[in-house]
Order: sequence, then C-alpha cells, then structure tokens
Amino acid sequence: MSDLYRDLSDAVTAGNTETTKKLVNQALAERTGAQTVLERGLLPGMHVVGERFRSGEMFVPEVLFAARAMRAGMEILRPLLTETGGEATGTVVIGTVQGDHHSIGKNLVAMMLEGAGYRVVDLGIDVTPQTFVQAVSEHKPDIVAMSALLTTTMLRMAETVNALKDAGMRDCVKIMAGGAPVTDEFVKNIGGDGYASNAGAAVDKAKELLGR
Ligand code: B12
Repeated sequence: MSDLYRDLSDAVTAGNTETTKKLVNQALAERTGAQTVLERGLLPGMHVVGERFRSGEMFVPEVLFAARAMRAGMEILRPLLTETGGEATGTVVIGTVQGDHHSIGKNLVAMMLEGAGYRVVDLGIDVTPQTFVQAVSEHKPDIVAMSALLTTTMLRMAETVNALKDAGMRDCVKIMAGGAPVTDEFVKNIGGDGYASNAGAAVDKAKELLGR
C-alpha cells in the first residue's frame, strides 16, 4: 500500500474526518480513480475497525467516529461512482432490515448500483417488512435489496420475503440480500434470488438476475 492509501486507511480507522476528506481529495487530484480510492484507502480502514471492534480494542463511540469519517470520504466519491447518463437500467429498492442500524455497506451497494445505471430508492435503515412491501407497491422496482449486519436481524430478511409473498408481490421482483453474516445458502433458504459478498459483486448479480 502506498503511503497515501495507508494514511487514508489510518485516518478512517482513527475517525479523523478532516484528514479523510483531505486525503481522498489528494488521491483524486493525483488522478486516481474513485473506485481505487475506495478499495485501497477507505475500505481497508473500515476493515481494521471491524477487527479491532471484534477483539475489544475499539468501542462503539470510536466505531461511530470511524463510520462518520468513512461516510465523509464516500460522499466525495459518490458523484464519481454514480456518474451515468441515459435511461435507468432498472429500479432497485434497498434498505437495511428492521432492528439493524448498519448503513455503510448498504450505502456502498446503493452507490455502485447507481453507478451501473440503476435507479435506486434507498429506504434507509431499520426498515420493516411492511415498509418494503409499501415501497414495492409504490415504486414497482425490478429488485428488492436487503442488507443485514447482525445475526439477529438476518431473520427479518425471511420475514420480508414472506411479507412480499403475503402481499402477492413476490413474483413481481427479484430479491437480493447481503451483509457480513449473510451467505448464498441463507439467501436461497429464505426464498431469495441472489446473494453478493460486496458492492461490485452486487452489481454483477443484479445484471445477472435481470439480464440487463
Ligand atoms: C461500523 C459498525 C457499527 C456502527 C454502524 C455505523 C453505520 N452508520 O453503519 C455502529 C457503531 C452504529 C454499530 C452498532 C452495533 N454493532 Co456494529 N459493526 C460495525 C462494523 C465495525 C463495520 C461494519 C461496516 O460498516 N463494514 C464496512 C462495510 C463496507 O462492509 P459491509 O457492511 O459488510 O458491506 C459489504 C458487504 O457485506 C456487502 N453488502 C452489504 N449489504 C448488502 C446488501 C446487498 C443486497 C448485497 C448484495 C450486498 C451487501 O457489500 C458491502 C460493500 O462491499 C462491524 C464489523 C464487521 N466486520 O462487519 C460491526 C458489527 C457488524 N457490529 C456488531 C454489533 C454486535 C453491533 C451492536 C449490537 C453493538 C452494541 N453492543 O451496541 C450495535 C447494533 C446496532 C444496531 N441496532 O444495528 C457485530 C455483529 C455481530 C453479529 N454476529 O451479529 C459486528 C460484526 C462486530 C463484531 N465482530 O462484534 N456497528
């Protein structure tokens, strides 16, 4: 990793928003692509946060600072990652499921889908099955995409699939799900259509499911 990327990764881990923004802008000024800045600077920083949180070296307030720095960096990259023109390739309704407040991964997936030309309706975090159903009825999406980062909230994904079935809407949409604890097998078991382990793969999966 070059010094710039290491410094950027460290700034995210330390929750230093101003340094994160400065280094993202510096990397872009050096004509580095937005995708590279994301993959080599911001994501590794968040990865370290995950490991330190797990091992008890970091606590929730510090993780929140890191998340804020990550979000500030992502906001600078957003227009570059989502630059498209012309007709939308399809519509995706996305949200983090009920009881779950993790938004970073969901936001990245939304951004990458926008970048690939999809219209994205982001329902935010803590989204109940009923809200997903209402959004499908209102926006008529091609895909419903659910995110969960907690093993406990993964169960809400199954409830959302069932709520769509009960509302007679299951066959109108493709259902994708992801997030750290989610697996391909789990998504199949709950009656979903597609799983992806990261935002880039989520775009590939959306294209595969819709054939466009
Ligand atoms: C940041 C963070 C937080 C922040 C969230 C801030 C925010 N705005 O998002 C805060 C501090 C709020 C938080 C709170 C909590 N957290 Co937390 N958090 C994390 C942490 C460190 C990083 C998550 C992250 O942002 N990763 C970076 C992103 C880019 O990765 P990602 O989310 O996995 O997303 C990628 C893929 O999964 C995929 N993807 C994601 N969504 C989707 C959707 C679709 C459709 C597809 C196809 C793909 C996809 O693509 C994404 C991009 O590549 C993780 C550790 C970890 N290793 O995941 C713990 C972690 C998820 N948290 C954990 C816990 C326990 C909690 C709390 C319960 C802590 C507490 N005691 O209060 C609370 C729960 C709050 C709630 N109700 O949700 C545990 C979960 C354990 C478990 N097995 O359930 C983890 C794993 C940490 C740990 N090892 O203990 N957390």
